[in-house]
Amino acid sequence: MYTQAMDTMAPIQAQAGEDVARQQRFDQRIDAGGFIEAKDWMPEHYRKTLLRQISQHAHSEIVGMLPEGNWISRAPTLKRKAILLAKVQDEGGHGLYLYAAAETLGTSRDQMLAALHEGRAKYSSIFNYPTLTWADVGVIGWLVDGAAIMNQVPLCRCSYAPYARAMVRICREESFHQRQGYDALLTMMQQGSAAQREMVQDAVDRWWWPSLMMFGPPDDQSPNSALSMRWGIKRISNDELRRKFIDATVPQAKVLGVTLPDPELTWNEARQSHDHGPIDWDEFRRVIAGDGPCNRERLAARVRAWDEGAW
Ligand code: FAQ
Repeated sequence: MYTQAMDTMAPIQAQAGEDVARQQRFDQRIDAGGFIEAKDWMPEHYRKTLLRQISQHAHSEIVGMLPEGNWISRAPTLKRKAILLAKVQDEGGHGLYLYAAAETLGTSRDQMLAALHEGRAKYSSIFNYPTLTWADVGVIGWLVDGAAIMNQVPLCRCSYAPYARAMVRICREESFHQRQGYDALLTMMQQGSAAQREMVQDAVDRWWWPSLMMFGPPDDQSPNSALSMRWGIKRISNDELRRKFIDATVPQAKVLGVTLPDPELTWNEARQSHDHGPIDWDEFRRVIAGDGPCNRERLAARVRAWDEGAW
């Protein structure tokens, strides 16, 4: 029997059918290891997750300019100054590629920056620590860029193609940054004075644990990981990347002649990987909640740069 309600239900049912079909096409493409482009249909939660991660990543790059930018006027030689200028400029470029990738998801750069300036958006915990000496600049290149590359190379295969494409160029530049940091440290360790070698060791002691925190909380405490891995946004888990970073860094520390400040750091033959001591996750939570050594200073510097750069 015909009722008027049937007329109004039909478009809703058709829409629901179309939504299911689009979701299925999306899932099939993800399962096949394919890529999603900006104009393709995507679930709202996938869009939001990407926007959250890419905008945080972009904010990290531009806030990350501050700790090193602080040393441009005090670099020890003209060569080191030119390298540091280029590196800091690269980080600004990375921020711009990433904001552009995030904008394809429907949020404007102004909206993302407003969120950063109002303290509603996160950026990497690592940039809330101070750069006390020139050795810190080398250690940022070696450890912070080293951790960034380890985390970001798998993002070149992220299922969202505009982000993946941005990451290819970013990773090439980050590799150069890592090498220049290591080179600066090697120079200080091999040709420097005892005081300079102590400066390097002190910087390594201060940056080691915060560098390990860059990879995010342990897998069993990472609320976003399961879906991000399901969707091919993240390809390797937080703990696995942290482990790979430690394994890659230990031999580099030996060549450099520094010790890593973890008495429990030992080679585990069975796992073919290093065991490490406990990470202070309370400190991590405090820093991302806004209470790290430099959070207020960093945010104030970004807001000031925005206000003073306004046309
Ligand atoms: N800092 O569930 P998960 C660089 C947050 S760029 C602050 O595991 P997810 C270049 C996380 O957002 C460095 N917050 O989250 C450079 C989430 O909060 P939410 C930046 C963190 O997204 C070098 C909550 O904790 N790189 O260094 C951190 O699945 C030198 C729960 O965590 C990227 O952003 C942290 N360390 O995994 C520049 C790479 N860790 O959003 C200058 C892309 C976690 O729910 C000089 N991002 N949180 O409120 C990623 O790969 C991921 O977003 C992770 C976190 C792995 C960072």
